Amino acid sequence: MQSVKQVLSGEMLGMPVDVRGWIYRIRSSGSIIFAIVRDSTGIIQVTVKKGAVPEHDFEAVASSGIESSVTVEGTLAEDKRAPGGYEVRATGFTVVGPSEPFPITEYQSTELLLDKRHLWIRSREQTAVMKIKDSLLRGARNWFHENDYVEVTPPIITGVSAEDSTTLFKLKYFDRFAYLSQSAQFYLESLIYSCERVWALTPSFRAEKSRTPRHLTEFWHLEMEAAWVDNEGNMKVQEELLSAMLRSATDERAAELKHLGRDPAALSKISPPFERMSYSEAMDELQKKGCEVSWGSDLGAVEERELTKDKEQPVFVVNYPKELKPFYMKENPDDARTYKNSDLLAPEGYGEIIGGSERETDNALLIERLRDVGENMENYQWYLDLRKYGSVPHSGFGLGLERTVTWVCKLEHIRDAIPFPRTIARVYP
Ligand code: NSS
Repeated sequence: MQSVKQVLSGEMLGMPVDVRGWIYRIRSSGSIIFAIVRDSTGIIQVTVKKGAVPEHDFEAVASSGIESSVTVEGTLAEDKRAPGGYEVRATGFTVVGPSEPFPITEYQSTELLLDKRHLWIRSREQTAVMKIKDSLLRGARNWFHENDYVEVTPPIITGVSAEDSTTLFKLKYFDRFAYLSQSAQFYLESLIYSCERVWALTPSFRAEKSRTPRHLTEFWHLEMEAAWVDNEGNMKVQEELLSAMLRSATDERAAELKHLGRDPAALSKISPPFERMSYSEAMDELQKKGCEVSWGSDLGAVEERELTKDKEQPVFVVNYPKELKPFYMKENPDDARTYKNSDLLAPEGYGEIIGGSERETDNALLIERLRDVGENMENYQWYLDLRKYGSVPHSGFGLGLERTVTWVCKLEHIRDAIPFPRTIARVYP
């Protein structure tokens, strides 16, 4: 048995080959049938001539529809008109699992494709996205391993709000309530006192009530936390990690990137250091571009798009006003109105993919800020303990995996960066 990719390498020209997969396209001209068969590695043309295969095989192919699973035996031949330049001339063709008429045809509404998501994920675009995501993740895992980070497993059920308490999913937990995690950050912070450098990949949940092309209610969160690292060091980790992830994707998935319209060569040029721009500079630039913003305005999708649409490399925006960010960030000693934090914005208008900061180590300040936002202090006692027993300067960040995939794969909507997107409107399939 060979994969389609192996067959398309041409090494077996003139020799017998065996492939198995699913019918991708099929057309018949009486005594000859052209079937395009796909497997996980690619597509190949198979010609089935009446008389060249047993009669019942020919009839089975002739009556089978797209998405039937099949096994093919035949000889490999060159054919310039076939995708990939080769075809298999069948000597045997078995339909293993016939397919009913496939409900997805060429032009379908977005809604139908989402209703039939369990079938639509077979498409070549979706397959390419999943493979690129796989390589990005491997790049990250290797980078963390090479740099002495420990992969840890934080909880998903939690009693605290790590980000915005208005987007918590509340769940009944026996005789009380708990939440689905928005971020593993506080647990990662607890783990640096022994492991020093930790990372985790977990699902994060946000009850985002708005429908936007960059919000999911469930996304995969790649987070890291490290002792003895300041905000500048934190940004260095981000730019190195992201560059390693991109290298992994361009090395392993150049064909898939091209299929999605992304030039792997351009992507592989992205390397540290990334540009750094203060929030104040970002505001000046936006005002010059005619945006109606003033110091203190949040950067939303529109503003981030303006800042990055003409850029080819990601850019850090640093030192946001405190009002725009959560309580746990470290005050900026050079401007107490702001935090020592950064958002990393992807180029070409894609915007924020990572949020990170140095963490506040002063418990008095943390308590004051928690009170200001009306949090129940009881839930945060354990978090405050971390500053009582051998506190250290430390920093960390969270990379939104689907935001990153949306950019890398040049997608229009984040739902295509995950096989089963969860949004306010959808938990099916
Ligand atoms: O809210 S973040 O900006 N920051 C945190 O959660 C920190 N506690 C992470 C940390 O320091 N350990 O979210 C981080 C990233 C953000 O930049 C996005 O890329 C992504 O998580 N993110 C999302 N992706 C998809 N959908 C939604 N709703 C979403 N929210 C954040």
